[in-house]
Amino acid sequence: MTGGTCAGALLAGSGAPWSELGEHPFVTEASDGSLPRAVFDRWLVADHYFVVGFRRFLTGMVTLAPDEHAADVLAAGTATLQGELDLFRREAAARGLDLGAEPGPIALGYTAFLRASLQDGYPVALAVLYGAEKAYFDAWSAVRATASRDSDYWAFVDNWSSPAFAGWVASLAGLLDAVAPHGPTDAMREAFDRVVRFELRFWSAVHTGDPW
Ligand code: MP5
Repeated sequence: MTGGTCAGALLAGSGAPWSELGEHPFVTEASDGSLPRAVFDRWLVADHYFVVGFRRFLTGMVTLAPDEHAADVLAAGTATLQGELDLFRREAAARGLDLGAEPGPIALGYTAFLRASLQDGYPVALAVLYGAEKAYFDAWSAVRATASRDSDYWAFVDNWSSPAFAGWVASLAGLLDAVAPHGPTDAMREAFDRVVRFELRFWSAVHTGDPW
């Protein structure tokens, strides 16, 4: 395998589940404006919990970075999360949502998996990071294609489908290609596949509710 293909190999290897991300009812309903407000609110609370854990995961990745270029890229990513968390908190306050509500098992499990993947070393954790970010970029880009700019959700749509976010996702693909120029290891593929399945279950959990 030649250089520049590690990220592509992870995506290609995940097969059908990846294409399901953009076709999930949460994504299609957010796109056509039919997503019930209660479902969006449930997503907002669950995803805030995810992003809080994600920031700790990403901060851990900075400590694993094999060189200063990788550390620069990852540290820049942690900095942009403050604006994202501020957006979640502002919107939650405006909607009267309790961000301290107990997370459901999928939000809890996915976030714990992110942080546990740091123990598996930089290449595996990077495959996890890329999967989570690429999943959101693709899903929210699909929403952006048809969603109204006047939608209550537009700030969130824009957050994960902007040129800046596209650049971040591309720079993570670059880090993958640098660390695994001959393609992903089995452990990287396994971790990436798990991310895809968690992403699908996360959408379903917020779409239908995930009490326990
Ligand atoms: C992301 C997210 C993207 N916010 N939520 C899920 C379930 N998956 C991926 O992460 P970030 O930190 O918002 O860019």
